[in-house]
Parts: sequence; C-alpha cells; structure tokens
Amino acid sequence: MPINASTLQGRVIVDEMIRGGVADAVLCPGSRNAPLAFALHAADAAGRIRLHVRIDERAAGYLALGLALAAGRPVPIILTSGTAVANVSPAVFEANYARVPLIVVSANRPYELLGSGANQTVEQFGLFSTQVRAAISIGPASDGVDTNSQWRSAVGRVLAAARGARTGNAGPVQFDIPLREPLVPDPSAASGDDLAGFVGRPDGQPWTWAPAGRLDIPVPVDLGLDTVVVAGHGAGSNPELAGLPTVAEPTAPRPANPLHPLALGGIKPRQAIICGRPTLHRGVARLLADPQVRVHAITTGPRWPDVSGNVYSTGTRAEPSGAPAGGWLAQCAAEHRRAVDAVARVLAETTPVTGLHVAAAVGAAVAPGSQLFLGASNPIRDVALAATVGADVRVLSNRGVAGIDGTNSSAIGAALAGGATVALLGDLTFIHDATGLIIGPGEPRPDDLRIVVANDDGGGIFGLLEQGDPRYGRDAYAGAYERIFGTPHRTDLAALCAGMHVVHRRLGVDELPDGLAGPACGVQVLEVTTDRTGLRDVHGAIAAALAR
Ligand SMILES: Cc1ncc(C[n+]2csc(CCOP(=O)(O)OP(=O)(O)O)c2C)c(N)n1
Ligand SMILES: [Mg+2]
Repeated sequence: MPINASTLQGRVIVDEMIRGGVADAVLCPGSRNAPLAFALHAADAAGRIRLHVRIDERAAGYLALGLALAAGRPVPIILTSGTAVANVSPAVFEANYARVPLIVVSANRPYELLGSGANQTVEQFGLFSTQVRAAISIGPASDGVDTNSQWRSAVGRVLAAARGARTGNAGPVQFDIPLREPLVPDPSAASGDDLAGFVGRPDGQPWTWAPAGRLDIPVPVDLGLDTVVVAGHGAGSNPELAGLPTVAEPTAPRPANPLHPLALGGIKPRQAIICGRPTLHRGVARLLADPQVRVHAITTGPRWPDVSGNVYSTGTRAEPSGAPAGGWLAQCAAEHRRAVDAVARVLAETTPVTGLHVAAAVGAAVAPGSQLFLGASNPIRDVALAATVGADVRVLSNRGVAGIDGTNSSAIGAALAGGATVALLGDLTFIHDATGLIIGPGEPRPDDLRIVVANDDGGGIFGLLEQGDPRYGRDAYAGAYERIFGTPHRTDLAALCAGMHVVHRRLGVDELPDGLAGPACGVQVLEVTTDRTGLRDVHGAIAAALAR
C-alpha cells in the first residue's frame, strides 16, 4: 500500500531537516501537524533527533529558542494551525533581534480553504511579517506527483535563511506547510521511516549544501585617542581590542580589561567602540550620545546599533592604529576599582537583602564550566553591577527584546543543550512563564538546572525608574505606584512548583553557595526572598559612595 501524501511529506521534511543539521525539535500537539508529529516521533525513536513535546506554544517557542541559543544550531518548533501559530510570536520577536535560528513550522489547512470559514483556519503564512528572515511555503502533497526535490530544497532554503548563511544574519524563519487529509498514516502502510523512493542525497548529505559565510568589513580605529569599548549583547570576539578598558554586559565575552559601568561617570573618553548591541546601562547610552565622543560600531551582522545617531564608522572588525596611553589605562583601572569597591561596601552595609546581594552571591557560586541564564529586568543589571562571573561560565540572556516572558523555558532549553545551568530571575519573570516548568513524563529533562528566583513580590525595577522617583509616581500618586507598577501578586511559589512536580527550596542569600554547589537533581527552584522597598536608596548610596 503506498504511503499517503501528507505522511510522506512529513517524513521527507523531517529527514531533510536532520540531514541539514537539526538535532532537537519542539512539538506542540495538534491534528493538522500530525504527519510531522508522527515523523518526528519515528526519528526520535530511531535516535536521529531529540524531540521535546510541550503543550503551551508560547513556552515551547522559548524552549526552542533556548535550545538554539545554547547549541548554536537551528531548532524547529512544529505547530498546528490557528492561534497556536500566534502564540510563538514572542519567541520569534526575540529570535529576530537576538539573531537566533528558530524555525516555526506551521502546519496549515490547504490554502484554498482560507477565507472559507473552515475551522481553525487563519491567514497564518506571513503572519510574522518583518520579524522573520524568510517566510517559505511548499504546496500541498499530491499522491503520485514527485515533489521530493522541491520539498528537500525548500528545507535547505529554510535552514540557510535561519543560519544567515548568505547574509551573516541568523534569525527566525516561518516554514508554512499546508497539509491535506488523511493526516495519519494508513494502518497497513510500511514502517515509520519508509520514504517511498523520496530519498535524500547519498551518505546522509543535505540536498543543498549552503555553508554559512561571514561578513568581513574592517574599519580603521586610532587607539591613540582615549578609548573605551562597550561590549553588548551579541558582541563577537575582538582580540584586536582586548587591551582597551571594556564595559561588558554579562552576555558579552568576558573582557581582559574590565571597566565597571559605574566607572564611566569618573572618566572622559574621547572615543567609544561599540561591540554587539548595548542594552543595559544609562551611563553607556549617555556616552554614546555625546557628540564629542567618536563612536565606532563593530558588529558581526548587517545591522549596527546607533540609538543616538552618533556613530562615526561601522564594520565587522576594527583595524587599529596607534596605542592607548599608559595614563589613560591607569586612570580607567583606578576608576574601575573604585566602582567595584563602592558597590561591595554599600552591599555589605545594607541590611535588607536585595537582588544585588543575590546576584553577587550567584555570580560567585556558579560552578566553572556551567551556564548562567539571566532574566530581564533587574537580575541581569544586578549581575552587571554587583557580580563577578568566572571566565569559564557562559552567560546567556534574552536581550533581543528583553521580555520577562519565556525565561524558564529558555533556561530549560539552554540546560538541555548546554549542560549544567543556573538561572537567575525575578518573581514576575518566573510566574510569567509558569507553564514553561511543565515537562511531561518521558520528555528529555535537564540534568542540572537551578532556577534562582529573587522574589521581591513584584517588579522591583520600577522603583529605580522615573515611576519610582518620589518626585513623580511614588509619592505624588499615593497608592497608585504599588498597584500599577509594583504589581504584587502574593503567589505561593512552593505550591506552584509542587503542582508541577518541580523541587522547590527557600534559601537565605548566605545559603546560596551551598544550594548552587549540591549534587545535580534535575530542575530545582531556589527561592530567595528579597526586598524592593529600599532598592532606590541602595542605588543612591552606591552613587553617593562613588561621588565621594
Ligand atoms: C513580556 C514583558 N512584559 C512586560 C515587561 C515590562 N517589564 C520590565 S521589567 C518588569 C518587572 C519584572 O519583575 P521581576 O521579574 O520580578 O524582576 P524585578 O524587577 O523585581 O527584579 C516588567 C513588567 C517586559 N519587559 N516584558
Ligand atoms: Mg520582582
């Protein structure tokens, strides 16, 4: 009995993705995507791919993102039609701006049903608009028509676009596949890997070999000017700049010559070299906006950041001339020390435990060789300000659009692909992705993921922004601040974790070193109670200590 067309299409697409380098795939249940689901299950059983099944598409999208981020290879997420597709939008946005090869494989109704009122049928092809590198579709399979090379070459285009093979710009891709019924294999049809003659290239090769190229655009930079490097998210490695004082965000390569972000207030650079995309510090933003400062932007892809419109030159690599003055380097080193000491002194003198204390403890305790996944909002800022992270710890974070969503899922993906991982996140970030903690029986689970939640019962960051300034929000609109920005939730994290069969422990900040050193036991949540009411004062005290 011949294999029905949709079943064959599912098998060929999965086979070609594996040949093209896909090692993990995420699947959410549905009927329309059943041919792909069967094919993925068979490939997983044959040991050709690792399949992760999840219920919530938003969480699943972020799981795929975390897997792709840590593994550095494309990860497809396979979805049914309708709102399922819309639910991966957050992960697609993040993948776009963080340049992560996430492939949304959206099963569709045959296109002639669009607009007919057919159930669960929406205009989903092209839904992601400017957010994807490419939106690619293939026609529905038809019995007896040889479309093998069309399908396999389409998979090749999808993978090349996701990797940025021809652009230097990896990112998300939509692969929309209309599927006709029957959506299940005929019971008497041959085994799960029979391709009915729709075979790939010999020796497991991909149909189209498309190696990823690199952009190489040198720009001259005179290092004789007093220069700082600001290394942001997605910064490549720039050995030619290693000797320069560098304000590095936690996800940038660890600098040889670090400059604390608060040290910028005490120096007067003439030149700044942006590497990657800075996202965190207001002092950096002020420096880059200063018209007296010559700004170069060095990025690995086709885009470069220029928020204030002040960039003087841009390329993918600096071609240096001259050498930094010894006095300048000494001054930067001294300001760096002063800032590090001021933060440490103020934290030692502050009684309520803040996220800064937790970040310092986590940074010191992360085991060498493991990963640190940082949540948006204060945790990544706290690490930048108060923590020293070992050079052999790989730091990851969703800084593309800095959402507080999907972080548990991303950290789980990173741990599944990259091994032992500590995640540090805020309480709103944690509960926002509660469904991300659900890992069904039999699904691959991280061996060692410790999610540290700094729980200040709300959004502590707003206390540091204009909204939390006593002159505006906090006092002027009594009562409003806490409800509309603080957003306390009183969630019982222990009960939440219990419901999802996730180990939960409540620790004091001084117990974190032990909590992070103990033996691996799958996914654990380590909750530390923190205080956000005094956060603004702590930051004020650090600024005052530095001004002295
Ligand atoms: C999806 C999304 N919604 C809203 C925001 C705006 N936002 C930024 S930080 C923040 C509060 C985060 O609170 P929490 O995770 O507890 O960290 P904390 O600020 O307390 O350290 C919010 C709501 C966002 N970045 N992303
Ligand atoms: Mg919080």
